[in-house]
Amino acid sequence: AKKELSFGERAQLCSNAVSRRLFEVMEAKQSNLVLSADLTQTLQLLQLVDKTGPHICAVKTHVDIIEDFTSDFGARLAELAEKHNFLIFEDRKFADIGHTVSLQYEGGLYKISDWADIVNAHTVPGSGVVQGLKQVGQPKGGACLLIAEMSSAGNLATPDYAKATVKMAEEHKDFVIGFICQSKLASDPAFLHMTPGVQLQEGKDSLGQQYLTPNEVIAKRHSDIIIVGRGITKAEDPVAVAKKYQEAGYSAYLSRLSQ
Ligand code: 5BU
Repeated sequence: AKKELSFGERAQLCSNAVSRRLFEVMEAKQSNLVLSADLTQTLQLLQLVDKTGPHICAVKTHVDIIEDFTSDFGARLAELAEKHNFLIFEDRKFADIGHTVSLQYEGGLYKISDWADIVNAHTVPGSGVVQGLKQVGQPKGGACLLIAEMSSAGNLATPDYAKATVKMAEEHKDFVIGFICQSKLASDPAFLHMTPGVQLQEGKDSLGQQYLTPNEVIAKRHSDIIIVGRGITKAEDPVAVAKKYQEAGYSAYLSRLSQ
């Protein structure tokens, strides 16, 4: 079997500055945890991010769920990202023709391209979605993940769809840095694999979400990053629990390195 490379070694293989930085942060902070900060009030969100900041390699947002959004949101989040050395990932799931997604990414109320290091896209529109995002994001130093698989029950992303998504990523390596997926899909060590639907116990919610454990996702399915929302946000002590997820994710990664 091929030797498993460390996050630090993989950073060196990245031609994209965003993925290089993320791998470096993961190695330096010993964290492959992304906090999905799905809170609807700015202050609560920023406070949670400030407190859990030392334990995460990136924060994932859904900016359109924030009820009291103001135009300084991105700058305030970026301040915390600088303070704690993590990246910002807006989970916008672009899914339209290139021209429309370029407007959605750059403009509107949220001006996502001004503050998000990473965004993501569904591949159902075809490669125009990537080209449209790239036009806006690349000059500003942004990068994109493609959604190859979903965590939700009954989703329509077939193995062939995931395969075609990997191909699209390989054709746009200057802007696409990896995948949202449920297990490792691509062999190029520069690609990041990020997995949502993670909690310390397997299970589901009442609306089709399905949870796997950090060990299952990282050690068995060889993804790189766990994305955790309610496992942390709904915990009584979110900081202590974030630390738990950090340790669970990173020790699963270390066990893979020594396999
Ligand atoms: P949870 O609270 O840990 O279930 O939140 C999971 C987050 O990941 C949430 O923000 C979703 O929008 C996001 N997500 C997901 O759960 N499953 C997917 O397949 C994709 C995104 Br793509």
